[in-house]
Amino acid sequence: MSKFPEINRIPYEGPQSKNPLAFRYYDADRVIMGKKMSEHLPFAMAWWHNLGAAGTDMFGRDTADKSFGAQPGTMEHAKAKVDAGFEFMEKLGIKYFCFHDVDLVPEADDIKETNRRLDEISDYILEMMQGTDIRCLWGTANMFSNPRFMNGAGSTNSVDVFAFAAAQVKKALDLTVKLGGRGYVFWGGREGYETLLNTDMKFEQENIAKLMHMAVDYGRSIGFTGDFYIEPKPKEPMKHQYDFDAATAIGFLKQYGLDKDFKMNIEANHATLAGHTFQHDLRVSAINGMLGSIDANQGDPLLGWDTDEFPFNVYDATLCMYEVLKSGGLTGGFNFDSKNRRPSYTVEDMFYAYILGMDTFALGLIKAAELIEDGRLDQFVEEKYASWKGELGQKIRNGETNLAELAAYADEMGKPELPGSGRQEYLETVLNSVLFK
Ligand code: XLS
Ligand code: CA
Ligand code: CA
Repeated sequence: MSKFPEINRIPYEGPQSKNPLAFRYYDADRVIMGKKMSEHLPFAMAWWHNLGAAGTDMFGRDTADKSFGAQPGTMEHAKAKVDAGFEFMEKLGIKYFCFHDVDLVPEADDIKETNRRLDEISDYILEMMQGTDIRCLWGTANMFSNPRFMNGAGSTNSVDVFAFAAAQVKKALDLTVKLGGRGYVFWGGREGYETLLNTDMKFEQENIAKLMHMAVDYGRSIGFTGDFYIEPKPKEPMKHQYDFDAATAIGFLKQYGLDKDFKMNIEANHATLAGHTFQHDLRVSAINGMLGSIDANQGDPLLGWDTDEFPFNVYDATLCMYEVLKSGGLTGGFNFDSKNRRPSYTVEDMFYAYILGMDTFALGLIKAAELIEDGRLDQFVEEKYASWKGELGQKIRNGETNLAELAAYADEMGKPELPGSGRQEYLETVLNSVLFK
């Protein structure tokens, strides 16, 4: 039985459309720079927000009804969520989903029973996948909600909690492989600290690396060929999280020999919490060959926490897609780790939110391709560094000179000319002229 009987498949109607249940920019088969939009933009539904989050915040309870006709906390409800999720994805033309273990089933007191429930629900999901091209984008284990993880999972002080976390990772990897997942995420929600007065930082970081190495070994042994991802976030829930931002996480991966198996899953709202732009963390990942996947959302600078809003900022989406196109595309996808605002509590709002997010990234893709085709930004950057093309620049780049030689060169020169103008305001005009032409 349909969970959304009043909603039809969402059509593409073009920018002039005023139909709230239609796409204005996301046209799955439209070809941009030689690839279909649907291939550039492997969108994913986040199981936890879309099928789970119902508006509860620090000050008030649920506003939305996500029971989907079943009693929450039961396996019947877990199955109703599967039904709702697949209908939702099919109506929007979304091909992927992302999940935590405990988004799929209610957690039992005993891990053996939780795992039995996970087997049952994943069989049911597999059945639903038949005859569709819907697959898992990435799976993960929730190692932050249960009180056992108050001091972390890989970084916990309790060896038993560490073993329990390992068991959850093992099961979540089994599920990811079973559901055809492209990736596996570690988000270090409680891998950090509240105070250094009670924390052995080195010991904790070494143990996180141990857990990740075990995950790689196990994943590869069961045929997982996808990427592992770290999803950086500087804080929240902990005061300080070890995977602070892309640069920190990449340094960690290199230090512990995990950089061949791991890439980054960059969430927009986490990058801005770290004091960066979204584009910054994408660029840092890309130049290190580690731009794997994206959690597509946005924060609110006036609130300053992890608000997980559906993305509507076309500047950010354009600059994101600019980085993605320049880096040759993602091995992962675009997961809407986003939730409706609490007063947007109806079924229509669930669809409007995904239409907004998908259209924003589609428009970002169109505009990023136009920026690249326009060529003025690339040309400016090329010219900005032109002095390095000469003999001296080449000698420095090739490691064929030294300080003494450069000092002699400087003596002869007297003083350098000022470097060329950065032309930021002009380049921002170029960006606007492409966005609003
Ligand atoms: C929380 C994170 C989380 C990860 C997956 O802030 O965004 O949802 O994406 O555990
Ligand atoms: Ca988040
Ligand atoms: Ca996320």
